[in-house]
Amino acid sequence: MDSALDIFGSQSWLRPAGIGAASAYDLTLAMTAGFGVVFVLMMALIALAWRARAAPRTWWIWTGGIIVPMTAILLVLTGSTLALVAMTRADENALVVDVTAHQYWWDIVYDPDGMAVRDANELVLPEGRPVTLRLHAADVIHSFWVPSISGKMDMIPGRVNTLTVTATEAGRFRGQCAEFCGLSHPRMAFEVLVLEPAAFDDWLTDSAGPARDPARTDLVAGRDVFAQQGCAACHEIRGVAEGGRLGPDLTRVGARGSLGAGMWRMNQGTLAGWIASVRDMKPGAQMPNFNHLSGPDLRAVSAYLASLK
Ligand code: HEC
Ligand SMILES: [Cu+2]
Repeated sequence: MDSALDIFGSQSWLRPAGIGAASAYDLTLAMTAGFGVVFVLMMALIALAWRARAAPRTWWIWTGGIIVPMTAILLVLTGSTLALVAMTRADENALVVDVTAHQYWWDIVYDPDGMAVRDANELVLPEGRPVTLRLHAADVIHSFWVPSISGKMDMIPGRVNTLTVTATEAGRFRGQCAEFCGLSHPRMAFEVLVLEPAAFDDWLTDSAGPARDPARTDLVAGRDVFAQQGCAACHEIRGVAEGGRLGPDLTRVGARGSLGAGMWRMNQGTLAGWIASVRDMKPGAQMPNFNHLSGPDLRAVSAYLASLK
């Protein structure tokens, strides 16, 4: 499951890898089994009534028609639904992560009230530890959904919705914007990387620092292209160009499993294609095509971005 394109299995509620997803899965199985039993029972009763041709008895109608279904629906279903909803409430010990949806990408800030580590388009979670996601939207309504890990939650401009998730299995999963938000809504996905707690802590500390320095002359040239072309107006690379917030943070862009919010594999080739013709790869994206770049400049800037890990 190391590929951005392997969506089968990594984005399925049939393969739960989080507490929320597991309980929704169990509830679905229980409901299917429960209503299966009710169905068989009903058919048996109908067959019985058909053969006996007996007149219906009032107490049968009361129990079978009102008391039993009401108890089942009101008590069992409402009770289990409320229990599931309660699980999505904030947990005081949870790590807080701010996720802001933009057309068509995700801005992510870990521990916003403390270390405030900014990243984008890939959500890293610690295995077995609750994480409270504070969900924001910058423009229109989006919806946050990682089927393998939890239920979905709307992201609404001017409002903060919280969703507490606990991933229970290390690995790579996939999330998808689940509310139509414009032309490239189906291309607004992201990868979720679940790390063991110690590995997560190391990752977070590493990620807090500035971008890696270019180790070769072509990478230095790439950094210059980034500065000359005005990429920094929209993109931040910590330690190199700060403050650009209209597009995803690129400090560790080369470390992401995917490019363009879960859409393509991250490598120098796809990066070059993206920079030259983002509007063709993602119609409606709020980034201009840089198709006037010379071949060497395009190679340099894409190699530089790929080296940012
Ligand atoms: C007007 C603002 C703007 C400018 C200028 C701009 N970008 Fe972007 N860029 C964006 C936006 C917005 C996105 C997110 C698009 C999406 O996925 O919908 C993006 C996405 C990207 C991504 C993908 C990031 C990821 O996580 O997959 C890369 C790489 C990138 N830009 C590189 C560049 C480079 C290099 C330049 C300069 C040559 C540049 N951008 C100039 C706005 C901009
Ligand atoms: Cu969306």
